[in-house]
Amino acid sequence: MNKCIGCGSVLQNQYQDKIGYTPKKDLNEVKYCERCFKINNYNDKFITKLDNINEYLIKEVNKKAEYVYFMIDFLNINTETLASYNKIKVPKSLIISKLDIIPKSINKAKLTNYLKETYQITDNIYYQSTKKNLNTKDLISNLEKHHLKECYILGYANSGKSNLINKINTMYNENINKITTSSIPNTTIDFIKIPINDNLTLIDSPGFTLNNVIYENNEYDLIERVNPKKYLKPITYQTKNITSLVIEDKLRIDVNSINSLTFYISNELNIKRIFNDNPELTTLQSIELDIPDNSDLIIKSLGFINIKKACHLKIYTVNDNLFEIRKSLF
Ligand SMILES: Nc1nc2c(ncn2[C@@H]2O[C@H](COP(=O)(O)OP(=O)(O)OP(=O)(O)O)[C@@H](O)[C@H]2O)c(=O)[nH]1
Ligand SMILES: [Mg+2]
Repeated sequence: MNKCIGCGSVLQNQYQDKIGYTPKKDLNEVKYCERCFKINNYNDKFITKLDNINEYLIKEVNKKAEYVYFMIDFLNINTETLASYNKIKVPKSLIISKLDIIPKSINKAKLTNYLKETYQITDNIYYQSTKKNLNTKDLISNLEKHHLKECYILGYANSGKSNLINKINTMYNENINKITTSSIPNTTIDFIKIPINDNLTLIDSPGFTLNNVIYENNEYDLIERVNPKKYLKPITYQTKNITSLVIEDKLRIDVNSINSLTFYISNELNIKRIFNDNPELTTLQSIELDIPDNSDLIIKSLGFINIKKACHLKIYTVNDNLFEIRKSLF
């Protein structure tokens, strides 16, 4: 069975619209499937839906893995992503990836304590950035110290698993075949074994998918902008009576009190302030939430909003399953 070295899919030349397709006749001569070739050479965008992927990953890894690094980026810390982490029953550590985007004001030691308490995590938590090459080598030293031969790199789609493995591979080896990476979720299709040296193999994996996201599958532009490319600048809005905050054309939050809301979402997203007599987005479904003092309103797939004072919110939204409230991270 020949596999694409870019995404792990089984190569085939029969069905153009199925994963692993290549137009080449001899599969033994093919390294990358057509989809990977197009992502790598033309920056084409593809949405690939992987059915029941979360269950598949948990089952396979609990059966086979010696050790797991599980990656979640700062903006996707919530009960759904951490519940997936907690379903992994083999020895593991949590990696908060994309350290380069985490606002400088956030104290990592405090964040670690918060995560351990709030989400019942007993394992080590590391902070890592491939982009800035921060703490990458430490991850390998940790595996070597414990004489581990194989480590699965798991985590949410787009958390940076494949970029991390490519980075480590280039640190140890010359002329490597790169795994395909992209800003669109679910680039990696199946497990990919990457030998790093004689003693250690890393295994890339498809990303876990969130049950609810704010974007539609084909909204490539929005999907790209949801991911911060650089250090996140929190933006604070002071509200007076009857103020609404609108994110893109997806979400409207009505705040009817004096308050302070700080947005921890990609700075490439458009947030605007309007007033309540403006009917914008009020045709969307709406939900009402009671927010306790100093809480974070999590918007899954986007990030979160820190809200200083207890208040009642009315939210107009494209999806009413995006929200979670937690005690503030700060
Ligand atoms: N800011 C920042 N972005 C990163 C970092 N690592 C990866 N990214 C970006 O995150 C996106 C996803 O990267 P991938 O490595 O393809 O992520 P993945 O976890 O393998 O994604 P799937 O295969 O879809 O599950 C790309 O746009 C990367 O440029 C990082 O350290 N910092
Ligand atoms: Mg990947």
